[in-house]
Amino acid sequence: MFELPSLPYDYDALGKYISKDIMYLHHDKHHQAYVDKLNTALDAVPNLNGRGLDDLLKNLSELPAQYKTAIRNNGGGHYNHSLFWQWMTPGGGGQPTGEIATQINDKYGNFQGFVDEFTTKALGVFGSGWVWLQPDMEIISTANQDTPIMQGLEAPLLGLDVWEHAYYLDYKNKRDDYIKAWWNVVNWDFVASRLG
Ligand code: MN3
Repeated sequence: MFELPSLPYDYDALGKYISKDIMYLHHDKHHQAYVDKLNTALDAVPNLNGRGLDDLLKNLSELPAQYKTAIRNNGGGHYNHSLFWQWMTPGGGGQPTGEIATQINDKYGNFQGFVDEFTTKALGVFGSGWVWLQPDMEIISTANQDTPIMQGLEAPLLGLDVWEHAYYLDYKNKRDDYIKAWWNVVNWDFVASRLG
């Protein structure tokens, strides 16, 4: 059985950038629903008992057709959101330092070049999805709750949820304002820790 991880900070910790109401709804309702529906789907397939989340998501094609979509959507939702809470932190933002900064600057010229490219990609996601910084410094997007490891890619260093449920209460339809605010809470220490 998969479980909802606790938020690593209080619901109101991200202050003016992402409200307590959004954090509560997003974590306690949306993420909880992914966990519950994932568990329901897995309950129906006894031979998947004990399989780890990464293992399931990397091998979707082997899953029974009847449950594949539920495991893809809800397993992806659980995977993505479990990381997303950690990619934010009160007092975050600013610029990364060390190896991650070097690699970003090598690829995008400077930090602003990276922010611009990532933001453009995030604004370009049609409907619901995510934007990712991959360990090879490529920026990619996925639809719905798809996640890079489903596509045979490495686990992302950083990801941004651009589903409307992530910002609508605070920013209505203004995804660009949400993205601009989000840069102020990015947890670069956690991003750097994933570079390995
Ligand atoms: Mn979400």
